[in-house]
Amino acid sequence: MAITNKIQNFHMEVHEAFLAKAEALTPTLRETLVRPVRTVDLVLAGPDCAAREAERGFTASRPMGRDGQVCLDFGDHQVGYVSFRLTPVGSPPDAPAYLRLKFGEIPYEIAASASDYQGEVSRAWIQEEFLHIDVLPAEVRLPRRYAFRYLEVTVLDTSPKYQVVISEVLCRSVTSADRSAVPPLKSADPELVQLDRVSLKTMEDCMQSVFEDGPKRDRRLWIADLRLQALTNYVTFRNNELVRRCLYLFAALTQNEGRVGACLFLEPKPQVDDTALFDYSLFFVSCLYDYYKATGDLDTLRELFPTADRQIELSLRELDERGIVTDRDTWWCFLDWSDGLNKQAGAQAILIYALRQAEALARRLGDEARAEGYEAAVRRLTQAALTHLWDEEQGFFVSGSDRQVSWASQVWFVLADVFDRAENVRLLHRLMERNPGFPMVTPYMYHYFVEALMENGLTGQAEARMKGYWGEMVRDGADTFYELYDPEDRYASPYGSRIVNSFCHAWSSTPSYFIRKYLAP
Ligand code: RAM
Repeated sequence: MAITNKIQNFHMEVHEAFLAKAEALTPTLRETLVRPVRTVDLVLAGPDCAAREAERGFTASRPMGRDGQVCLDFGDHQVGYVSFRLTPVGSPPDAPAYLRLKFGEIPYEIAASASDYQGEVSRAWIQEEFLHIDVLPAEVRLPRRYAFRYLEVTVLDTSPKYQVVISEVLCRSVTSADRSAVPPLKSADPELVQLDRVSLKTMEDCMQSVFEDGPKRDRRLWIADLRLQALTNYVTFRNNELVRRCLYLFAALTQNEGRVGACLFLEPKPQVDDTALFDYSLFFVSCLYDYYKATGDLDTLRELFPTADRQIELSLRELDERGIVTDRDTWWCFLDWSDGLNKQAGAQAILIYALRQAEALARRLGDEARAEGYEAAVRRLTQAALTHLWDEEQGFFVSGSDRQVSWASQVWFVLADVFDRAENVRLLHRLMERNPGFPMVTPYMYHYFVEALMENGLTGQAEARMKGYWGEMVRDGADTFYELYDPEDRYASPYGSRIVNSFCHAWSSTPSYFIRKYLAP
């Protein structure tokens, strides 16, 4: 599956003053030079592939001719620009050197064959290059930025008369994150220490000129991803100016009628995509709410509040005569990547959730009339949900004409606080006991589940779930947390093949947020 829906007659609306503010907040990237630490052999480990040390350290390869190969391990996940030296050995080179380079965030990407890829998202995301080097010796500088830990170099050919040696392999790693800004962790629990470490690394590698979703794919600013990155950022890197830049970018570059788009591209210049998602537009409200809570920056709130208000207004247009968000085809609202998930109930809950935040912001700005309007909408939407979506017999919220019961719908209604805490707790227990189907498949949706547990006082359960899910990824060898993870199916991918999954995806870095906000504040 790929998100292919476009809004009709799309055009971009530009707010120049906001754009100028966002551009003025463009961060300077910090650079670190990183060299490979060892060479590895890829081996099958259970259903997957692992990298086993071949030789410690790496200075230069042995001379390699046709089919010669070396796999380098940089020791940890990198986001950056790679260069190396290629030196001929033997007779004067009588043909170009022809190389294949594969970059992998995890060993699986190196072992998998790109030519087998049949998925829907572009194969151009597969980090594989074929290079002809005509003049040797050569200093090769690759123009693209890669996200990787492993680099496999295969010599497809030289000639029978000469071979090549690869040396001086270097990655110029880049990030806008400042490690020294991260407060020390107030916990010595080894599992929490490990989860925090991997979360921070994930954040760091996604913090570039904006909060990218994933530095391998899609390398852009998605608003729901931003929301979780920003929450984690407030308790870790504390780069609030980067959040402010992203907020101004979304407010500066909107779709028709001032709708906040699902994502923005940054190059060659900032531009909103033509994808709209119901929940994603509403997360502008949540991002602004969280930002104000974290910073108390009233000027930004005042300036950006109309954009938040507009998202509520556009969403309220989607209600049917009962006061329920109209259900549509699959990609009108995201929620999660689980197959066949119906979005109606989740969308209704997220609208209530955002309305409550908008109400708090309006009150902060002294706009009582607007706040009361939001409050009335909360009452109406809650009543409608309890009448039409709550199934008393099952004890669950149902979604869509097939009355689907999913994890996502229950979790979002708990977060929307349509019940009191005691009832929320009962619903969460019922959900965990009965496991009704349509489970969560992304750390993104899993985040909201853990948040629902934390917010309703089920801290022990929340911690156990967090350690179970993210901890399992670490046990599977994750250096950074993945875009999606299903412990039952390690090959899961919504894109037709795991080779294009992103293995450093910022929406999965929230263990640091949970640990630092709830467990070891
Ligand atoms: C994928 C990416 C991105 C997410 C969207 C909805 O393309 O993982 O991070 O926000 O889906």
